[in-house]
Amino acid sequence: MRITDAKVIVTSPGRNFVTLKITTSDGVTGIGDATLNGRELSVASYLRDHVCPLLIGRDPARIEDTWQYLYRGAYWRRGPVTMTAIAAVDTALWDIKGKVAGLPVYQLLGGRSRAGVTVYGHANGETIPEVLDEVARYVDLGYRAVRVQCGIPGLDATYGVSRDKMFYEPADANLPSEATWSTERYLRVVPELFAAVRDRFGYDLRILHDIHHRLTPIEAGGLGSRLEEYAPFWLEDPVPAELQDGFRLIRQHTTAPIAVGEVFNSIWDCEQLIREQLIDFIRATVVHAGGITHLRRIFDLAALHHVRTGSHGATDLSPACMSAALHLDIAVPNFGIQEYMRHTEATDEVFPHGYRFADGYLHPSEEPGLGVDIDEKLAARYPYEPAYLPVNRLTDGSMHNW
Ligand code: CS2
Ligand code: MG
Repeated sequence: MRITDAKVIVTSPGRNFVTLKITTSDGVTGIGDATLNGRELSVASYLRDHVCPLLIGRDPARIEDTWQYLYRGAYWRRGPVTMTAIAAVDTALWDIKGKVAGLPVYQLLGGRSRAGVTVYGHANGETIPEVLDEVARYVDLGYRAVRVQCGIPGLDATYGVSRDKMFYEPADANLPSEATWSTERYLRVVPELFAAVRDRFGYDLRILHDIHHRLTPIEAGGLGSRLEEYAPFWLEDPVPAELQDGFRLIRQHTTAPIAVGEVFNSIWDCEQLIREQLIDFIRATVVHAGGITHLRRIFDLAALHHVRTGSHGATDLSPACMSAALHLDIAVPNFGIQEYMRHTEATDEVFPHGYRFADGYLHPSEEPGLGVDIDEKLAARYPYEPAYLPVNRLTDGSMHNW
């Protein structure tokens, strides 16, 4: 069997998605997510112009060899565009392997290690009472874990808070919108938010929070120590993670569990964080971290160092990524939790999939392969629309991390 076609599909059913579809000489097809939010067309071009031509005629069964060929063979290693493109190929090849074997991919990864994949939802609101109502909505839906994000008085907009609630979408403009940030104001609100959530929902619910790269290590350590009494399940991306030594400083000041890695694209981005046990959860995911093959490698390194998984699962990761993530989540020994931001109906229609939510768990599809497809006709009805993530400035106008 040989690869006879590799096609890049760009579609925007409410938001942009890039998908790679590989077809074999036996007519088996596989798909992989290649979406890099705000930089979608760069991956589409990398695939179309530089990767698809190399795939034609290759044996689709040779997943590891193809991964190494694309990684080592590019000469220029790593980076989000390259690794997202490699991920798309890798994911599509796993999909094909599963279909050829007649097995869901998780069976090829060693089989089930648990009954279901515990997921968390993203409860948000302008005010604390609004967030509490959203948490209640998730609890009613059966969620066992909820991430809480609240507006900051005096700031127009902040990460994680939106009008659309259930379908939080940060890429909101055709040129980046500008938000204002104040660490002082933020640090006043978060402990109040945690206190209010614990007061209303008690301690059985797992509570998470995303700091979205906004603090310095010492600020993060201080916040973590103030939140310890509310037993956070994790604090996410407390600081930008280029400086991995900075996490030692956070560790010296708090036992609040730390989750990092949604912007990581290779094992080398988290090797020190994992080896020195500076984090508790690794948030890398299939689409941005080199596919199932490479993410499995990251998860195995993490398992050796008491680090659990907590993969990114925002709306900008397509159902093709979510499907693949769930096959890994159900199989690996050190699974922690999976983010699950629901997609809109339009997105779900373009990507018919077999995973389902029940009782706070997501369950991977039992169909052979990954159990996800793309409806190409429908996809063609939604042309690409430029959309960017916001940028952030301090109150004096200096650029800050968004
Ligand atoms: C986020 C994302 O879900 C998360 O944890 O941090 O919303 C992130 O901002 C987007 O995926 C960026 O594309
Ligand atoms: Mg995040």
